Amino acid sequence: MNNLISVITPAEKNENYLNIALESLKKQTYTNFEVLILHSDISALKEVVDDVYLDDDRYTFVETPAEVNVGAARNAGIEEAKGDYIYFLDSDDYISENMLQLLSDNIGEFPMIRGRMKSTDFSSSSVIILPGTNKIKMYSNRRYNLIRNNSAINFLISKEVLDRTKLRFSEEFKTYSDLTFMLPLLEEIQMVPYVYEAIYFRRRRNDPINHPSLRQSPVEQLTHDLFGIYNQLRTEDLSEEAQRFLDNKLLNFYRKRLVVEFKDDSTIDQYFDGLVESIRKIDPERLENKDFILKNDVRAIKSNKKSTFRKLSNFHHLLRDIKRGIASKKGRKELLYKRVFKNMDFKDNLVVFESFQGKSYSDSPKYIYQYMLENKKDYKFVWVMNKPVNIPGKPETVKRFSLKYYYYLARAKYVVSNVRMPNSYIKRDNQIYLQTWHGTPLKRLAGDMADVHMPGTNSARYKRNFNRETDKWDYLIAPNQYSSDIFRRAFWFNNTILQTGYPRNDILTNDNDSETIKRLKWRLYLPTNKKIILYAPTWRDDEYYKVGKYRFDLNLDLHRMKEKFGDEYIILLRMHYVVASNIDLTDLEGFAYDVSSYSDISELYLMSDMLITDYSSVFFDYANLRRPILFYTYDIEKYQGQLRGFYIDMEKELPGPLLMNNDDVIDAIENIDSVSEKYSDRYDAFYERFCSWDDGRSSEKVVDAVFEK
Ligand code: C2G
Repeated sequence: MNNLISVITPAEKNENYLNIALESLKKQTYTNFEVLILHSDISALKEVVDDVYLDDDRYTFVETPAEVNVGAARNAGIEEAKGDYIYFLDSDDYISENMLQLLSDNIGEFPMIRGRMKSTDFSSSSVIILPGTNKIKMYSNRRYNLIRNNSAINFLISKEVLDRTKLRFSEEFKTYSDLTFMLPLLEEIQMVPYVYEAIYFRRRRNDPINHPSLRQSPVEQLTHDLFGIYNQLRTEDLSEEAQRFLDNKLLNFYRKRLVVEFKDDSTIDQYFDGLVESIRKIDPERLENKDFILKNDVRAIKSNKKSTFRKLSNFHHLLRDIKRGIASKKGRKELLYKRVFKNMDFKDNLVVFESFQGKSYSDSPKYIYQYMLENKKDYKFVWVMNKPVNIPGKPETVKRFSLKYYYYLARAKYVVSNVRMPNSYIKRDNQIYLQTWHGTPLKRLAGDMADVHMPGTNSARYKRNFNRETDKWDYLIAPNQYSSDIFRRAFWFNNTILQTGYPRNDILTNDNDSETIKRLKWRLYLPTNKKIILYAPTWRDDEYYKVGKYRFDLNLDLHRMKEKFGDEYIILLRMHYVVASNIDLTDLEGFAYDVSSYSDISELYLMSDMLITDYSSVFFDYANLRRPILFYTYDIEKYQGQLRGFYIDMEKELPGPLLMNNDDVIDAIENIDSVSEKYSDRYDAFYERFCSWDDGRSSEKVVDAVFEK
């Protein structure tokens, strides 16, 4: 066929990827198409669209009223369409270049045909072309499976059917509105071919907090819309397949989304009446092969017995918790935590401290604790420590995820941590959670990250979990104004920011004297007659052994450094706490020391005469000492470009040089005085911007703000 195809592309709130969608159209081997791009502000949209599309009259921009739903935008597109066929392409997706060709080659006399869907990540836009087997599958009785994803995209639809039936999208509902179009259409059309090789790439939304897709809308909205649409569509006139499709959609939504809400049984009031109305329409046959929990729920809903339902729902949640709990040792502890410990009274003066997930006695929690130990005698302390460590004041220590850990987590009035708590941590009402965080951000954080490249996680889940965590924080410490501003935005944080500087840096102001430094060196058996270089790089999101265990390849030529500087310097190698690689120190005895397991990096800063780092936040703290800092950034292009992105311009704002290879490093160390001289103005500005809140009294200020007298 060589009929005109009208591609309808709503672009509202989704402008960023439009050029990629359009490029995938430009590359189509089938060229007889027009594109209708819908947006409420066409002149602004034209600013971001590549010129080629503005100059090509196949591309038409249609202005829609602001705040219309996507269905209404598509309806506007249908009205304008001149084609014999309609095809919906969303502006953040893209299609394989043979898409329109394959669909039109195979549609024949059928009024509708569908291609295949593939999910892809936000950052990628690679197109796969499958070998030409031209495989087709016919959908008839099971054609409703083609809209299990609740979507009208990727169908080529005869315009004649739409003209004849006058079918349009409902403009009343924000989410699920595609069902109001697709379900009646599939009632009309009994047989739909499906082409395996025509691939539609649908981007997974990576930011459910700031930029949610419709599917990521709040559950209230989804419930309102799905139930409303169900009530409108679900009539006895529908085919058996359509009725089954709708009933199952409602039951699945109930089981997967609403039941979760009912963990807090006060939400039942909000939804119950709506549930009764819709669930009564469900054909009883649908429940035959379902479990007894669902059957009992449905029975109580159908007979409109809210208090029975509430009791049942609470009981079912208990059963589910028990079932999940008894499956594993950790589950059993979490069950006790959730169902028993959490209901006990608070121990009012108890504080639980944790630093880097129980890996060390360190960072700001350590310094807050030390201050409290001396100045807050009425408090009791528990430290989460995975390995036995001597801690001054001999507090009780518990292993992370031990029974006692859960016990204290539930009963402590105060929780202090410098990283995220596990997702299973439930913040009790009136419990106070002080989050100290662990560094001034250079690398983009949480909500500011475009894509997340860590193993075992996808961007949307990462951000959703992160947002749930930051919602639990009552207080957050900011080391400087710059961090304070970033934290507010990137952590979606509305509670109290303590603009106090970092407690962990108090020591850099208060103990920066030769006696203390000598004592610290003795403790590590380090020579006191040589200067110390500290090498403290960060981790790489994409280099790992398994989840949470990262690899680090040391790119410093230590042998060469030893030869060159061995008489004057020693070097301390400090890997990031998530790095699991061992460093080979053969033949480097007396020159290189692995201090990765030393608990407190602040003490290492004090001992060292110069820092080499990369993209780690360590340099923001180290600058308090005003000692030289070198940046060994051999992989800056990959790190900045693909992995994280930075908040500051590394080239222009850092207090030291960027070094790309070992020659550069050696040269900079050799000429460290002139390097320092060269960077001295920048160092001053940097110090002013990032270190001026650190006055040696941060711990005191934090404790005064958070803890009662
Ligand atoms: N750290 C360390 N040793 C290293 C690197 C870091 O002990 N070799 C400690 C420092 O206290 C540092 C903190 O861990 O400030 C955070 O490390 P970063 O390298 O900055 O990386 P990350 O853990 O990803 O945190 O806002 C800060 C960011 O979240 C960065």
